[in-house]
Amino acid sequence: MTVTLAGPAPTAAAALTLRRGAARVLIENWTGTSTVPSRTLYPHQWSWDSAFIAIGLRHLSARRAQRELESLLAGQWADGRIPHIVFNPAVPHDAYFPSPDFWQSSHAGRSAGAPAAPETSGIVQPPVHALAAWLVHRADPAESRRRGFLPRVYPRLVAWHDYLRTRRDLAGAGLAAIVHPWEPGMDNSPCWDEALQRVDPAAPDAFQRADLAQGHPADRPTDLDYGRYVRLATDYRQAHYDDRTARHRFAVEDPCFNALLIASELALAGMARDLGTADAPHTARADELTRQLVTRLWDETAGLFRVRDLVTDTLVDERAVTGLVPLIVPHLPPDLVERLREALGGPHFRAPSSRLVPSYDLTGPAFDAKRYWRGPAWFNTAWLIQRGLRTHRLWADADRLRHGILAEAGRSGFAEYVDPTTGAARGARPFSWTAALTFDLLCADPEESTP
Ligand code: 9WN
Repeated sequence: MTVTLAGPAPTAAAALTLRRGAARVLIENWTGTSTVPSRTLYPHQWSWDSAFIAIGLRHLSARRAQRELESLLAGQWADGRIPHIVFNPAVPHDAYFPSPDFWQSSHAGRSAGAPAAPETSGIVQPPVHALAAWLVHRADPAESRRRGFLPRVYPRLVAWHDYLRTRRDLAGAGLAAIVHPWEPGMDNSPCWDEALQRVDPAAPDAFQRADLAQGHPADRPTDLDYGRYVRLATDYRQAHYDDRTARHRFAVEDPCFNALLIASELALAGMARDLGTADAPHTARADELTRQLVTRLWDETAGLFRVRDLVTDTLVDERAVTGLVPLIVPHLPPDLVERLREALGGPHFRAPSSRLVPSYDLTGPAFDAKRYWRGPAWFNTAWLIQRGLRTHRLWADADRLRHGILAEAGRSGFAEYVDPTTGAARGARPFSWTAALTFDLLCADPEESTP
């Protein structure tokens, strides 16, 4: 499935081959109700994956894209949370760890409102869903209206944002906090290292990883990381996933997570207008979130957004791609947009052999070109950043990144991520969101990204 794109922009023939390849991945990874991120490493439904996948699927079948999001929403809890995994009961328990018998959602999560079925995890992932639902609607408004898509999903997405604004505003300052390194979707980013030092890892014999049967150990988080992930999830489960009583040893405010909340709040405003209800509460929330994002997470000296550790109430001294994703926020002050643009082209993020954006500072002490979110370049973050560049009308930068994404997707066979120093494909292949976002870039109207 390797497609070579020689020039900066794909030729019509190369684009067609790439488009066909991407469509094939989406078709092969479709289970009948949703899409697995990868047939091997990730055999269930993941929350932010499904949102990115729906963004691509909408060009193939708007109806299937709606189903992708609605099957995820079938796992939503009564407190509003959208769990990070919705488990497929047909998949054997040992195919992925942690499996449903670890999370025990229908039992341990009952008081927090977990459904009796399907089984889910108890944590969340970044809120890109409302943005995805709005883009899915706009791809085929007639089909969306015929199926009553927006009236069905809008109240659920509002409940999801309400959960994040109330139960997850742990600092009381307006931003949503995350309580597990799997929640920002960037599992082993060096941004979490310091906070994780406070967590005693679970004993290695208390759990059995399934990822190493598929993934290369050099590409994956370490056993020590996993011990800490297990400890944090076990503590949360023992608190019945109740955010009012759980005491979190790991609690941080993440720029990418909150930037996506802002973009999605603006998508809710669009849906509200379409449905003839008030959009002002959503735009007011997006404005307030933007103010808090800048006040609490912008680092003027570094020229990018940082993660805030809520236990020490300090900014984490690491540069990572999460700090660049807020480019998707439309009402960011122009001088911040310019600093982020400079950071993208500067020594910390301009990768020598990949045209994507590395997940972590190329010059940083923890940089590791192969290990997951400690350096490798991912396609979803590049897609978000190119969308952000377009939002701020930085067309040339956006086009460059778009062409880079297409070239790397083709060259890598729709890899999960690439080594930014050699360009080598790493992780699962083919990976669904890489295919979906490639498909989107080949089909979407670029003007769609402007607010
Ligand atoms: C844990 C599915 C998910 C992505 C995350 C990515 C990875 C899981 C794992 O895979 O995380 O949720 O097992 O490593 O980090 O972003 O959603 O593709």
